[in-house]
Amino acid sequence: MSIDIEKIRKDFPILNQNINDKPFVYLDSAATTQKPIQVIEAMGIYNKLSNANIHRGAYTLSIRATEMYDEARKRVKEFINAPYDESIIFTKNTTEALNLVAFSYGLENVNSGDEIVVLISEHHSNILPWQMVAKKNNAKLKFVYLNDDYTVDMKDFKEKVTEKTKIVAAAHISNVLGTINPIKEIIDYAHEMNAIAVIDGAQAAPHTKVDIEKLNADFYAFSGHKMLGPMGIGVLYGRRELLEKMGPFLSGGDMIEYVEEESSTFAELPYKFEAGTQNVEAAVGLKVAIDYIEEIGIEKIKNHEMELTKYAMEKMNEIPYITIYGTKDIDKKSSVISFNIENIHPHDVATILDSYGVALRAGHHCAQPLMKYLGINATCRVSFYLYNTIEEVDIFIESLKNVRKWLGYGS
Ligand code: 7TS
Repeated sequence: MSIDIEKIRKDFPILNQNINDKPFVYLDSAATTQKPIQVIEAMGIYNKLSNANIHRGAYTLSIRATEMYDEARKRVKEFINAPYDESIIFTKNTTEALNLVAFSYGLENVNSGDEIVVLISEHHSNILPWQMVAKKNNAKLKFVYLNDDYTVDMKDFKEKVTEKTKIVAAAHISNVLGTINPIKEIIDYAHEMNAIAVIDGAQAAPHTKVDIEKLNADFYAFSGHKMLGPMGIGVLYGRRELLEKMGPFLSGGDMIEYVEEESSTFAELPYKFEAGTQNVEAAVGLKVAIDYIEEIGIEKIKNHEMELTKYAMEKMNEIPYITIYGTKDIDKKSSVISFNIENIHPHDVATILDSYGVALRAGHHCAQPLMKYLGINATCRVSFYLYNTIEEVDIFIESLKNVRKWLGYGS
């Protein structure tokens, strides 16, 4: 059974408008996804009827808001099949989640002469925090490179991870290449070498079933806004034994047990890591986003996206002046396609496509080390989600064929 695309389209009013007098074609879901009306309305109703600060008041509304926040945490736990509610920390986004691990775990556990291993294809938010730890603690940051087909070179990986490695940081799915990395193998090997595995799931959690119990990751991070939820809420799953030993990342209100003039003790998990007033309305929105995804079924969503990706790749491969950066093996790929048009700057492509109502990304996608490794400055990138259609792929391809004509090339 495929998804009911007509019904889905009705849930996303933002997609049913014209942009530049053309039907809007949104192909930038890897940057952020659009929200269904159910998510927008749930946040509206929360604000209309239930808004209060959590964990503070003894009054009904505060208790209700607290319950809604806790319910969202439970929903996230179920969604990724994590073992405990307390292992789910709400953060602002993936970036904050990864920084939390770097500051609270990395700075305390990585020592002089130790090593941290990351993939060259990582987003900056899974590189810069480790650069910081390596610099502060005099550790070495090592990069794992790619095979010719843009997949992770696992031979290089196994050479780079040694008994000196304390942390392996890797994305489950690359936001530029769209490669689904062999994440279970990466995690298992990290453990074999007594390192911990920090997984950036920003591009995976929205598109594929994440099963924490099976993956056995030590930390797993993702963002609500890339999975139909609002901006301003992210998730860090952490292995309980590690989280319990770690000190807080941010300190202040709500994360304490007792505070005296000179010292303090901290709250239990997960509150130790949730300092200050939390984004409750975003948590409520994230819960409804998960409900929405699960009601359709993540496998069905994935199949739909892959149908679009396969079709788009076939059409793009027919155009001789297009280079695609990513594996051709559709089984190793998610719904992200990075590409360049010969002799044309990606920003020009994006600007021209915008005039056709097509929104795509151009730039380095916060992955400058990868760009340098590939010997390019930037790419164009399209990314699909459950609300995209085959007709939209056709509009994209037709617009793409016009780019060179616009700029004075014969074809
Ligand atoms: N990790 C990956 C793999 C990502 O794709 C992104 C965002 C992040 C981390 C950071 O997420 P944030 O929610 O903290 O910002 N990626 C993109 C992108 O590809 N285009 O815009 C944002």
